[in-house]
Amino acid sequence: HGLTTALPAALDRNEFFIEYQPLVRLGDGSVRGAEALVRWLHPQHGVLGPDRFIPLAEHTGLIVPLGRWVLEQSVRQAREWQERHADAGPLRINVNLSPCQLTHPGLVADTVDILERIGLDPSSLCLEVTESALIGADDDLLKPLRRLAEMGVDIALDDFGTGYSNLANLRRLPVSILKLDRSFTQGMQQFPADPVDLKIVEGIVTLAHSLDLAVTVEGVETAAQAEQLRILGCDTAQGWYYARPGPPDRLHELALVDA
Ligand code: G
Ligand code: G
Ligand code: MN
Ligand code: NA
Repeated sequence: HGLTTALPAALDRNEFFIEYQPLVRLGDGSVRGAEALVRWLHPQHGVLGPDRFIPLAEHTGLIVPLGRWVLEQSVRQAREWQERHADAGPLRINVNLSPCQLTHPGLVADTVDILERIGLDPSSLCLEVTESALIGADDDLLKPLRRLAEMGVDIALDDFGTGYSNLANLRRLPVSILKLDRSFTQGMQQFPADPVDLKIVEGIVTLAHSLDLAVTVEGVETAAQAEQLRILGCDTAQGWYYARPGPPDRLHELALVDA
């Protein structure tokens, strides 16, 4: 609980920072953007990952101001990337939303305010929401996401396939991207991959595309995984094979190499 009580001061003291992990188009290997992943540089414990403090921030409500800070920093960063790489096509930013942020009444207004103030097109922002956060979601919970989607913000269903995936439920949700959980990618470490794993991913991709959803795969660690996922029709990939989460300038380097 020492971490819990230190959280509010940590935000004031600017102890949080963001690493960015590139998202790559499987078709041609070009950089499409990056996911923002928050870290805490704790004065005693060093760098703490989000699994150490996001649950505490959710429990205390600090996740709302922290999430707003992450969104603002990330949108600023995307804007900077776009200015420096006008030729590479607009680099996009993915930001994770916790369930508490979804139920907070300021979500839409805060997001609009940040995008307008910084001057980033809504279509350059993707908000990631976990499947479990939306399970059994009623219309009140979906309304703010729907508003954001209507403005052009992409909504991605994160960790897809780990929850009680009610596939029929997908039609109701204002999502445009499925992020296939890392566990599916792990099944493709051999070449050729396990035939059952191939069939499952193939089925998900077919269903997603027939519903006009794009598919992003997480946890790609080898060229063999990337190739098989590309053949299966996945659109975008993320993982250590391309890059680990890192400082924002690393994306400049990657995008420049591809341009
Ligand atoms: O790479 P990493 O260990 O940082 O990510 C661990 C988890 O933390 C991921 O599932 C990711 O969704 C979550 N996470 C990372 N940054 C944020 C954030 O800014 N807000 C929320 N709510 N979750 C985040
Ligand atoms: O939002 P999400 O839970 O998907 O956050 C991504 C998490 O997965 C982060 O903890 C990130 O560090 C981790 N990660 C990203 N790429 C890879 C990868 O290629 N392999 C593994 N094992 N983990 C990864
Ligand atoms: Mn995510
Ligand atoms: Na995930």
